[in-house]
Amino acid sequence: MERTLVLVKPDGVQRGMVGEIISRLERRGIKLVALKMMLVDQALAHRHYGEHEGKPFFQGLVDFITSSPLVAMIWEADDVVEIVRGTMGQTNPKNAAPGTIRGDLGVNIGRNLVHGSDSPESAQREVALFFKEGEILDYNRNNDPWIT
Ligand code: RTP
Ligand code: MG
Repeated sequence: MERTLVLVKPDGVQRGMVGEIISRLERRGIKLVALKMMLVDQALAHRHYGEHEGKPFFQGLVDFITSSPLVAMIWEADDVVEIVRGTMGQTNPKNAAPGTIRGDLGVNIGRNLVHGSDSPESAQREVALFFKEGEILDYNRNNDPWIT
């Protein structure tokens, strides 16, 4: 089963949108298998956003993501990476469609509330960065036969 890493970034926590964001993901029918609140340190921020090292926005991105607690989650479903990216909307909220998290709630490209892995390969790498295997739970949901 495919997994993806989702972060409610510090702006989402500060603005009281953790529940709203989790609720939107739950309503897609995807399965929550890990969740924690944490402060990301510089080392984790650099590893997580390593692909952007050297870009002009990199230091600001690292400063932002380490500035205040975030909520990290793993969601599971067939094609969950694509499902979550669609629910999040485009990176820049001004281009994100209404009905998406960023399109409805986002302020600007640096304050876009959520992160979701951009491919199954990135997801595997990011899940391992943020969670130990024992923190990821395997369980059955009563409604699974209705949504799979
Ligand atoms: P994320 O990784 O946070 O889920 O966002 P994403 O895939 O939609 O976008 P990505 O290209 O990976 O960029 C990571 C984050 O960097 C910030 N950014 N700022 N000022 C800029 O031009 C710029 N470009 C990207 C955004 O906050 C984006 O979420
Ligand atoms: Mg990205």
